[in-house]
Amino acid sequence: MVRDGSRSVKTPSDRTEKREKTKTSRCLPIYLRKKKKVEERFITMLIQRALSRARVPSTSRYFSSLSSIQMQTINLPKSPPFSFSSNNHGCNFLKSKPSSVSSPYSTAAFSLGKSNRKGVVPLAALLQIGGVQIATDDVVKENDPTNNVPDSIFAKLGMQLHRRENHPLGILKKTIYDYFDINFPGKFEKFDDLCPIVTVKQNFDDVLVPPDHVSRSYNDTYYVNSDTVLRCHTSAHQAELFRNGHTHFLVTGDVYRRDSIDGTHYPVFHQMEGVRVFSPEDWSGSDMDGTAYAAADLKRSLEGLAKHLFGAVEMRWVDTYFPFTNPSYELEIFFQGKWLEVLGCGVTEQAILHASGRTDIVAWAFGLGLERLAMVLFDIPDIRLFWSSDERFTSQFSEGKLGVKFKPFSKFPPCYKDMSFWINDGFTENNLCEIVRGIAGDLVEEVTLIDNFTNKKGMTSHCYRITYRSMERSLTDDEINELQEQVREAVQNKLNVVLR
Ligand code: FA5
Ligand code: MG
Repeated sequence: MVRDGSRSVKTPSDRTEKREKTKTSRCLPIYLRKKKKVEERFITMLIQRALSRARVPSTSRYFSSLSSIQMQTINLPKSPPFSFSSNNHGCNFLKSKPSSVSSPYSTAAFSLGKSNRKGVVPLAALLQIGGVQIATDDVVKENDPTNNVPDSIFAKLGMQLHRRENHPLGILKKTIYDYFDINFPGKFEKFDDLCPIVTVKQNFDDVLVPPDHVSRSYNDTYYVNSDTVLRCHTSAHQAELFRNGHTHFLVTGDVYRRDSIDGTHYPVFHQMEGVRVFSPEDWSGSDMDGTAYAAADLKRSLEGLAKHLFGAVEMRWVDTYFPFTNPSYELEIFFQGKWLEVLGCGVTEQAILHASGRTDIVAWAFGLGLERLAMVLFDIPDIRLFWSSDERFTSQFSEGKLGVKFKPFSKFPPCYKDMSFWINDGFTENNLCEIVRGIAGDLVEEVTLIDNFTNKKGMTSHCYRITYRSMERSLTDDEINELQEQVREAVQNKLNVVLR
């Protein structure tokens, strides 16, 4: 099958298959259950979630679910580049400490501190993002059952790849800015330094994600504590920006999701949110109501963006569901022989606007995956490459050079290791992937379920194939064997499964 960790390279049958798969993967991580003391409120919340999981409205693990597809091929010249600007908003979560950074373009500043608890990767002990200082212990709390952020994820906080001018994501961000500046001169405000640590209210409640929605689970989202998360989408900033009166804006940032492992999914990736507000005078001269007017403008604007980025590209619209928009759509682009989902969008639910004190307006919104678009644009075959500091990768990209195609410096051989075990009720693929990623880091290319059966006693066995491959060098047998041994031990100890 074409794999889709719930949202990318998908066919309708894949989606059905994934749906079946995710039904079984909505349990809480076992390590949470093993922690001794859990606040009563928290237990109640977990029980409510577990009970309500059967009623989850979305068929994919995050926000969207498929309904129908319209095909379309775009073949028009690209528009010329243009200049851009950026804004800064602080982080309004946790105990925000005053920042020493005054520049509105503050890049995250690192001060390297103690090595992490496992003594493997030196972690930044203190970060500054969006003008706020964040210490390791603010985000990674090993003995707190309400926290599931591992060191490997904390290590990515503050990297802000989208703010690096010569990085493919920075080049792409600027090109999208150019498109909006050319077509809506002076209209769209840009935010690319908003803090990724947000409240549960911002991430979910403010955008109408139902209390029992699967995306809220500890299996899918990184929780700093029961009220605070690493944002899992840039939509987390919508409501606040509406409240503050913004009507045209682009929000770019790193987002975090517990997920499966393959070439188009990574637990940290980058999104750009776009929002445009219309007032009654905008649609009164047309023969459409506000919603139809906004939907038409949205599709036109995004098709224009696709033309600006790619010139000719085969793409299709897919009707879908998001809690925060209606109607809702996804845009897919044909890439490397498969349909790749690159963005979700729709007409903003009135309840979001009303809650922000805006009653007579209509808005459209989109959230696009920067890595997905950059993979198509620069021919980057694997999402891990975006994190590479290998000069053979980084030196291939420079500001303003959009058409450059990535030249793989070498294709190193993969090494496959299979692992079978009897699963338990709490087993989820995301927990497995996090363990594998925590040990093997970016040396793991893919984790795939290759066998699944239940015996007469009702015990279920899973066999996973782990593909190890470095993007930068050949791996030795000894190195892989040692990693695999560590993975087996950790899987057995942390997931309480029985290896076969
Ligand atoms: C959202 O995140 C919605 N907030 C988008 C949206 C905004 C809809 C505003 C309507 C209005 P979704 O989960 O589909 O939707 O993610 C959006 C895009 O992020 C996807 O289309 C894909 O391009 C990218 N994406 C999602 N998961 C990953 C991942 N694990 N790795 C890389 N890119 C991803
Ligand atoms: Mg999606």
